[in-house]
Formats: sequence, C-alpha cells, structure tokens
Amino acid sequence: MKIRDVQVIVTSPGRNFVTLKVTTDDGVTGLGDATLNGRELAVASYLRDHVAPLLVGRDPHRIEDTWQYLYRGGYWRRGPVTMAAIAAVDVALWDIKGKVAGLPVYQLLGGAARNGVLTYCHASGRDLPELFDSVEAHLALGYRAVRIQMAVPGLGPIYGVGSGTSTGRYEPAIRGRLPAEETWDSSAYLRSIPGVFEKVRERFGPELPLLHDAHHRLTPIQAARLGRDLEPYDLFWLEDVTPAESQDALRLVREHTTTPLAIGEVFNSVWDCEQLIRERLIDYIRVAVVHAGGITHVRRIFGLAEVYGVKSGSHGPNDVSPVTVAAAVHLDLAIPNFGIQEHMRHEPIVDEVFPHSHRLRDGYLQAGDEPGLGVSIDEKLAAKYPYQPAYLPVNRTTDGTVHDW
Ligand code: KDG
Ligand code: MG
Repeated sequence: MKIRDVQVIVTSPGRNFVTLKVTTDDGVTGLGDATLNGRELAVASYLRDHVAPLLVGRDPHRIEDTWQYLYRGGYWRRGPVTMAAIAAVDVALWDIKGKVAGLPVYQLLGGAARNGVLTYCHASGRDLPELFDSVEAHLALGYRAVRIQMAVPGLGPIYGVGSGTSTGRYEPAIRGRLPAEETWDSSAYLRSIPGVFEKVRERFGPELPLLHDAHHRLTPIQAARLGRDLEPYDLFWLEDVTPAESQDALRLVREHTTTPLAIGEVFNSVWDCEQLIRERLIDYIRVAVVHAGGITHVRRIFGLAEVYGVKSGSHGPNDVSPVTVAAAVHLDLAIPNFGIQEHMRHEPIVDEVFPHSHRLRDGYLQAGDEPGLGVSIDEKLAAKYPYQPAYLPVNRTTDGTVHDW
C-alpha cells in the first residue's frame, strides 16, 4: 500500500481549522488536525510545500518510520509549526491503519483501559451570578468537573471569560486583521480569585472537582502564593501558573503549595517537559495530540509521565478540531495514567463540517466503534467557509508593557 495523495484543507466555520487528508492507492483516507490558533497558515504551508511532496509513494503503515523521517530528517526540530505538521501526518496514518485493520484506533493502542474519558468543561462569568449560572448550565449538560474563570474587578474583558451567555462560552481567537489588546493586573487578580473559589465552594459544595487556569501570567513567587491561597478550596488542578519556558520555575511553586499543578498545552515535545516529569514538579501533563507530534509522540510523553506518577490532562479547547478530540479520546482510553480530558464544545456548524462518532455522555467522552478515528470532513461544506484572520488577544499591564497572557 502506498500514499497516493495528500491534501491540506483550511476551513473557517466560525473559527479556523487546518486539516490534512491522506489518501492511499487503495482509496483509504486518513485525517489529521494541524490547527495552530492564530498561526494556521504557517502550518498549512509547511504541510503543503514541504511535507506533502515527501509523503506521496510512502508506505502509510510505517508510522514510526514516517515520524522519525519528518522529525530527524527535517533537521530543524521541535517548535509548534513543525510539531503540528508532524502531528497531522501521524494522526492521519493512525486513522488509516485503523481503517485497514478494521479496528478503532484505541484497539491498536492496546484496547480500552477504562469505560469512558472523564472530561472537564469551562465555566466563566463577568461576576459571581453569571459564573454560578454558567456552572449550573454545564452541570445540567452532565459535566462532572468544572474549570472556573471569572473577570477581575477593575479590569476590562479578560481572556478565558465568556461574556454574558449562560454557558460562559468564549472563543479563543477573535476575528480581525490585528489582535485585540486587553489590560492585565496580576495584583488585582491575586486579590480577587481566592474569594471566587470560596463562593463557588459555598454554593456547589466540597465534592465537585474544580480547576483553574492562570494562563502563564504569574511570576513563580506569585504562583506559589496563589497555590497556597487556593489550598482551602481543594482544586483538582491549578493550570499554567508561570510561563511554560521555564521548567525550574515550577520547583519554587511546588516547594510552597500542595495544590496540584498542571502545565503543558504549549509544549511540543517530551524534551519540553522531561524535567518537570522526572522531578515530579507537576501532577498533570497537558500536551495535546495536535501540538506535540501526534499520537505517536504524546503516547511517549504519557509513557514517561506514568513512570513518575504524573497523569495526563490533555488540552482540548475549541481551537483544536474534532479530529484532535477523536485522537485524544482514543489515546485517553488506552493509557494507564489517564487523568482528565479538557472538553470545550464546538459550535454546531463545526460538528457538521467534521461529522464524528465520539459522544459526550454524563460528562464522559465515548469513542465510536467504527474503524479508525471515527471522524470525517464534509469537504463541500468546508469549502463554504474560507480562512479568516483571527488572533488571541495581546495583554498589556496598566503601564502599557506587553505581558504574558
Ligand atoms: O489557542 C490557545 C487556547 O487553546 C488556550 O488559551 C486555551 O488555555 C486554554 C485552555 O486551557 O484550554
Ligand atoms: Mg490553558
């Protein structure tokens, strides 16, 4: 069997997605997601101009060999663009292997190690009543774990907080030629957020698993203080407290708090998180199949994490496509050290462009039974939604300095 055709599909049904479609000479197709929020066309070009021509004629079954060929053979290793491109190829080849074998991908990975994939959702609000409504709306949808974000008094709109909808929905990238700019003040945030968790615990009780994302905004000592201040509220995890480039920063945080720590959505390889895992500086590793080299490489990261008692907590916002959600569900089902899976529902039009068989039931994602990943793309519908520039907001402190998110 040989790869006959490789196609890159860019579509924007409400938001941008980059999809790789690999077709074999027998007519079997596999899909991979290559969406890199706000930098989509860089990955599309990497795939179209530099990867697709290398794949035609190769044996689609040689997944590991193809991974090494693209990674080592490219010389310029790692980085989000390269690793998203390799991920898309890898996931498409796993999809093809499953279809040829007549088995869902999780069966090829060793079979299901659990009955379903526990998810957490995003609740947010501009004030407490809105936040409570959002939590309630998500619990009504069946979710069993909730990420809590709230606006900071005195600041304008901030990233990660939905505006005025009962499900607290927000879109990670805003359409337009230039990114929006928001104001950030860490001191105001650190003063307000423990009180938010106090009220959420009062309202929803001690048992509901609660998560929080600090979006890389704090210095290590600020993060240490936040972890401590949140200890009474028993978080499932505190995410991305410091900028992810510095693995050492997490040591300082760890020395000061027993609040469980999660990081990793911007990591692209095992080398970005090897120290964090080996030194047990985190409790959950948040790499996403789409941004860290596909099923093949993320499985390797989770394998290392297992040795050190670190659990998975894959990134799954709505800026990854249903192809990545499907790949994550298959991997999550099969690994021994699964922790939790982020789940942010897509708009209905996205589900129409990417029909899929995975389903959310009672807060758990379930894979479908068909061979491969169980996801396809409606190319005619996708063609109706051309690419539109859209960016994550840029943050500045009150004196105008560009800040981490
Ligand atoms: O593209 C960036 C988003 O995926 C990210 O900001 C969402 O932090 C996020 C999360 O935890 O889902
Ligand atoms: Mg995050």
